[in-house]
Order: sequence, then C-alpha cells, then structure tokens
Amino acid sequence: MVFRKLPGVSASGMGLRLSQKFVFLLFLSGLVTLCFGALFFLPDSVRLKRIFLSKTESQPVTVGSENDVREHLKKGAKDPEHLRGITSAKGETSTKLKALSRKSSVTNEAKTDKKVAGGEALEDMMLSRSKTDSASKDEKVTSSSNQGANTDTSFDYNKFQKCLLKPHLGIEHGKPSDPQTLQRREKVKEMMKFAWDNYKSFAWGRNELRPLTRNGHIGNMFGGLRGASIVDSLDTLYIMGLMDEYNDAKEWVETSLDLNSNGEASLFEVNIRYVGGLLSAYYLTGEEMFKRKVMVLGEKLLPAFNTPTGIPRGVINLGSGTSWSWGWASAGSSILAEFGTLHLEFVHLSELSNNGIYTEKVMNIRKLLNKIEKPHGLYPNFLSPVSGNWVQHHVSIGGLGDSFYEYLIKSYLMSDKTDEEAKKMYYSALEAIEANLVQKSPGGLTYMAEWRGGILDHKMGHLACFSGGMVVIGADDGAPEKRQHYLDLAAEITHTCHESYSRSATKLGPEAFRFDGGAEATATRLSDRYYILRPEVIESYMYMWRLTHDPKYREWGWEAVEALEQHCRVEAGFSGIRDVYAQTVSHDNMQQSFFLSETLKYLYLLFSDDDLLPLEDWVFNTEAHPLPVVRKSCLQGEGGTHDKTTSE
Ligand code: DMJ
Repeated sequence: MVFRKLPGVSASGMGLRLSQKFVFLLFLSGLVTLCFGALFFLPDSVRLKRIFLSKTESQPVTVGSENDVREHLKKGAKDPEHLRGITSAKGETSTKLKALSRKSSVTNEAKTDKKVAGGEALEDMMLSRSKTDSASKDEKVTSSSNQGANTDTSFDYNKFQKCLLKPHLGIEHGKPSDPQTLQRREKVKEMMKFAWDNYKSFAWGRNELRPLTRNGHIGNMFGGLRGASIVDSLDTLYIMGLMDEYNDAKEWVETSLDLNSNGEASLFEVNIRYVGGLLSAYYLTGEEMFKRKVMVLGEKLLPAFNTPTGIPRGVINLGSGTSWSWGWASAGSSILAEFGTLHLEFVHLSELSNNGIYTEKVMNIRKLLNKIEKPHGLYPNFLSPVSGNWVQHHVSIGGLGDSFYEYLIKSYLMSDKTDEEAKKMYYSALEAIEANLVQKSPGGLTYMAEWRGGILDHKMGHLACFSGGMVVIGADDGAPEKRQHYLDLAAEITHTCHESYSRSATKLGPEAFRFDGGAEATATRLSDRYYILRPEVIESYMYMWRLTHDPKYREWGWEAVEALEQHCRVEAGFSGIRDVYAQTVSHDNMQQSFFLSETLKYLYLLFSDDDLLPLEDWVFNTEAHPLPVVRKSCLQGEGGTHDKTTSE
C-alpha cells in the first residue's frame, strides 16, 4: 500500500499510521464533497438531483437565451471582467456570449436536432395534442385569471380605432410613388416571403429556422413556448399584405400556441417577442383571439415581480411562477435592459384588461430607478432585486443597458406626451450619456463608449446602434435649443454605424467595433466579427429617413439589402455569418426570429411612405412590434380623431 512506503511514519492500529489515516479520511471527505457538488451540474430532469436539491427562490439559474449562459459559467461567471459585453443589450443576453456559446450549443443543438429529426413524428404528435388541448386550457386560465389579474377584457376596439389620428395602413398601404423605391420595397417583401416559406417548410412550430440543416431550433429562452418566429412575424406579414401567410400564422396561434408551458423563460424575451407580438397583432387586426392569448400570457409573468423591491428577476418558470436571477449576473442581480424593457407592453396589458396591476408593476420599477442615486447621473447595468442597490458600475448603451433608455422616451411618446416623469428621466439620462460616454474618434466618428466605474472602454456594440433612432425620435421634445443638436447627434451616430458596415468586406457590420489601438469602427477581436441578422443599424436608418427625408438613408438601407442577399441568403432561408471581414463567408445556420420581426420590417418601412404605421400614432417596442399611442382622454370620452381617409 502506498502509505506504508512513506518514510519516517510509525505504523498504528489496522496497519495504518495516524497520518496515513488522516490523509485517507481527507481523501474520502473530498470525494464525498465532489460527488455532492456534481449534483449541481446534472440536468434538472435527473431524479437524483430533484431529491437532493429542491428549488429555492435564490437558486441561480443556468438556463440561457440563445446566448446560453452555461458558456458564461464555464468562463468564470464570478469574474466581472468576463461579464463585459456578454449580455447583449436591449436586454437580450449576450453578444460575446452568443459567440462563446456557439460551440457548446452546437453540440447540444446537434443532439437536439438529431432528436428532433429522429423524434419528429413524436414531437408532431405532442404538438398536435397540445393543438387540441391548448385553446380550451387557455380559456380555463382566462376564467381563473378573471379572479386574478385580468378582470375586464371589454376593451372597445372601435373606439380605439377612432382615437388614432390616421389610418394605420395609410392611404394605400404606404405604397411609394417613386418606381425605384417601390421596386426595392417589393424586393424586401420577397425576402420576407422567402424567409417565411422556408421557416414554414422546415421549422413550422419551432422557434427559429436553421436554414443550412433545414430544421427547427427550439432553444431554452422562452420557457417551452414555441413558434417564436410565427408570433414575431404576425405584424410584418400583415403590414406587407402577405395575407395567406398571415392567416396561416394566425391559425397556428389560435390552435397551437400552447401557453401552458412549464419551463424557465427569460422574462424580457417573452415580453418583447410574445407579449409584444400578440399585442401588436391585436391592435392592427382587432382579432379578439390575440387579446385573449396575450392576457393569459401577461398574467403568467406577474410572479416575477414578487421580490423585496418589486424589481423582477430575469428568469421565470411559466408554470410555477418561481423566478430566479440569471446564474451569470453578479450577486443575483437583475439587468437594467431587462427589467427596464417592460413598460410599453405592461401599460397595454393594463389598457386591454382594464386592470391597473401591470402598470403598477412597471411604475414601481420606475419609482425605484428615479429615486436611487446614480453615479454621474448614469444608470449602471446591474441592480439587486433584494436591496434595490446597484451591484456594479458598468454603464452601456449597448448590451445590458440599451432598451431601458429606448423605453423611457417611447413611454413618453406612447402616453401621448403626458408621461412627464419618463420625459424628464430620458433627457437627464441622455445628458449624462453625452457628458460621460459620447466620444469623437481621431478620424471624426462620433460613438458611444462604455463606462466602467469612470474608465472608458472605447467600443460600441452593434446593439448600441439603435441609439441613432432613439435620439432622433426624441429630438423634437427636448429643450428647443437642443433640437438641432439632437438631430446632429443622431445623424452622427447613424453615420458611424454605417461606417462599421462599409468598412467590412461583406458590407455588413460586426457585433462590436472599436476606437482604440488605431481602430476606427472596426472589430479588432475575432470574437466580435460576427453578424447575426441584427436590425439596429437599419432601425436607425428607418427613423432617420422618417424624420429627415435625407435620401442617403434609403441608399444605405439598400446597401444592406444587397449585402444580406449576397452573404446571408442561402438555399433555405437567411443565416447569420461568422466573420463580416471574410471574403468567403461561413454561415451560423440560424435565421433569428428578430430578422422577420425587425430587420425586414424596418427595411420595408424605410421603402414605404410615412403613412404606413405613422409615428404620430404608433411606437415600436424593442422587437419592432408597433403599439398604439394611448390617448386617454379620447378613449375615456366620446373620442374620435380619425380623419376617415382610411384604406381599411
Ligand atoms: C432583439 O431581440 C431586440 O431588438 C432586442 O432589444 C435586442 N436584440 C435583438 C436584436 O438584435
């Protein structure tokens, strides 16, 4: 025995010396600890784990969005440095994380895909069983919800329509008179049809299409909800007049969107895609079914707010209502762009149900944020839902922070410019951003850097490129002497984001670009070079076009269409690419649902007349789902502002 060979140690009892026994015991206890620790890494479904580890409110969750948090954990989630740039902004998890997670998710997804392929019939059976069950189950939830959050659903749709200033589809569905623009718009519509048809053929009912392998992707972002691409596409199909496709989508939502799922979902993602998508489908079409569905779903999100401060945690189990913070978020914190991107949808849930609870929940978040001390007037990205204090001083207009700022100005606009508090918070935040983050590069490009406790990181994420659009939609309502300044700032940021596209080989922009070490709007790290069909740069072109009518924005939009066609279109759909600087592209095999809801919708609007979804009446949520301006006095009174020149 190896212990016996240790020199200078006297033997005792059972042939082992005292120190040998000690070493042996130490080894044994280490082994036991290791085995127990390993339980934490088992999947939730393993029985042993369920016996030993019951879920508690504080158990950190390691489910992730497409950005899969597991990779994060592997890389050392405790290291705040590692968190930099991980969670993609607008609340969506991870930019870098997406890239990092790809490897592991390829393996996992390969497995899932195999399962899907092999078990296609089984899954279809399950889908069709839920198809028969789901409608009636939803009704049950609705009736139980009548005793809960959703008390009155007698929203007057006709009156709502009368309170709009203009017909929502314009005089002629926004058809542009100029033949070249019309031709470009037709091209975008063809892209949508192509993306949709392929999704329908190969991934129907799943969340996204994987266009290279021609199958569906489910992922773990939506807590078992399916059909993300369908719900995200409803309004795009409708405004493009793709009515057969819209009707297929509607029928699927009615018969097969099962809201009785029991998985762990990102509160943010479910809110912006499903709640936002169903709300806008209802407001555009008046189909009661969409309203019923969204009210059921809305109620399922409420338990996420049951925290000591009312700041929701990032992950919620849609079945049990238990919620957690993301496993990778520092010290169990909630993410600014996630809990700060609920306001628009929740206000509409209250409007439709005539139940103030949803508005109360988001106003409570607002109240806390308004009151809390802000370093240099800035809002850091991590906040504890328990203490209500900031957890780290990382500020970003890109990942982790972005859509919080967007929702401040949009809350003001959506309130028919009555929400003075949102207005004040937005312009003060913008002032702080300008004072601390806005920079000019040696080459004269304006950009928004990130801020880490006073130190600037001279990088801008693709996600931060939405800010050109945000600044321009708020230009008119700030101090009058600042109007031109805001227009200039918006134009400069949009120009910089366009540069990040035009400086690449593919004419598509990287996930993040830098302004240090001699770089000017280019990615310097391999891991930042990918493009996943994101909309933010095109989103800013659309708003800049609407508010300035400078033809260059339509030209830039067209450049993007050509690049998407050349590099992202594959035989069975559109795919992201791994390196925008490579002459020969490598595809990531994913047609993101936001490509259908945002990228193609913003392009279509860019080539349409301004009367298609006029900005006086509609505010787009962060997933580009249009939500109407709430005209309280009109809705509560006799109402009626519509000028009757409708196309409906
Ligand atoms: C979308 O889901 C939304 O725009 C979100 O706010 C951020 N990320 C994606 C698109 O890039």
